[in-house]
Amino acid sequence: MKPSQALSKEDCLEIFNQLYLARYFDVRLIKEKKRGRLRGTLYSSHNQEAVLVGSLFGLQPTDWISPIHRDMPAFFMKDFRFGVDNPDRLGMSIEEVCCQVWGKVDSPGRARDNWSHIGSKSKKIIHSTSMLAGTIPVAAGVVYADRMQGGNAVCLTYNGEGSTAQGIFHEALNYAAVHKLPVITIVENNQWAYGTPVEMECPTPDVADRAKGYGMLGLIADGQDVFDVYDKVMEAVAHARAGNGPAIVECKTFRAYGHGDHDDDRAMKYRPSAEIEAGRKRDPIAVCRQKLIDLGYLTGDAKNAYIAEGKNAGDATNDDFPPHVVEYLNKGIEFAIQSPVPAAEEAEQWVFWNGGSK
Ligand SMILES: Cc1ncc(C[n+]2csc(CCOP(=O)(O)OP(=O)(O)O)c2C)c(N)n1
Ligand SMILES: [Mg+2]
Repeated sequence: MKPSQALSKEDCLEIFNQLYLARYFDVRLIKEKKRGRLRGTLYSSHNQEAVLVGSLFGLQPTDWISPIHRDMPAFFMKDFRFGVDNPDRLGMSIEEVCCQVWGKVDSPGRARDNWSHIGSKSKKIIHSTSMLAGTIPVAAGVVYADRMQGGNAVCLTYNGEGSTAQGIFHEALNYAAVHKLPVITIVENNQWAYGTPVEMECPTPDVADRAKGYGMLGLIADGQDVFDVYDKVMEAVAHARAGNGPAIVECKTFRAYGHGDHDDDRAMKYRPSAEIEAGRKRDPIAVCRQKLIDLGYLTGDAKNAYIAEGKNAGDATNDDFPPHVVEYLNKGIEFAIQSPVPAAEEAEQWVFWNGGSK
């Protein structure tokens, strides 16, 4: 039996809900920027939400994650399954994440940097860095330490397919394989690394093929189908937790827009429009909706309620999302807008030793 077949109706509906939350986060930030209420670059996860939701859903609170620029919703969606308002949940709050995006003092890094450049040891989120694939060796070290202390945590690292062309990607995988470390390398293969197509990054048709060379498990998931992602990641998690070592889970998907919003216009030129259309044809919300209808979990009017799929941020409205999703983001955004910027005197904090114990 596939792991997803053991999910309850409530779990399946919660997964659907989480897809909306991830999509709305994206849509809403784009709107906020267009309205002039937000500055900085946005790296959209539109059309890739099933990779985040499906991979996070089966984790335990003791597990670690390591998201990067394309995975912003992961920071607040970690442990969502255990209740958004559960104080013991080990994900960041939407207020913290919005403060990070708005560069305000209540962000985890007190506004020292923006976007995904945050982490939290207590919440088991490895700090994102700009160096592609650079978090994989860190993840290997974290779970190595956990094992030495008797733990059984796994770590999911998120990487674009562009990361796989980095030397450190291969060194880190080799190290994790030799030591049988429970590191699951998710490759969000969205076909493009900035303006470089995947065939210029990887000479094999599937990135997952790389796993063979390291003697590790390599799986391919349909990145548009949240349940397939869940199944493949849970297979890798079970394999790793049992002491069999690391895995690559390649999720085939497609980047909806530009690399960042500064690249949106260019990405309409360097990517043929037929390719964009084909890549966005299977919206993860639509794929999940159909599955829930087939299972009999969405019936009557609910089948066609809140049609967010297939719409760009400019076309989607609040009415396309469940009201509690809009409310959740409203709360985070209003908090961030009212949160102050840090005092200038704080600039030295965490940079120089200010006395006290070392
Ligand atoms: C080692 C390194 N080289 C170059 C860059 C600049 N850079 C940032 S993101 C990016 C493209 C990433 O593409 P991919 O890994 O496919 O992820 P995606 O953005 O598609 O999710 C590049 C080249 C970097 N951050 N790190
Ligand atoms: Mg990519």
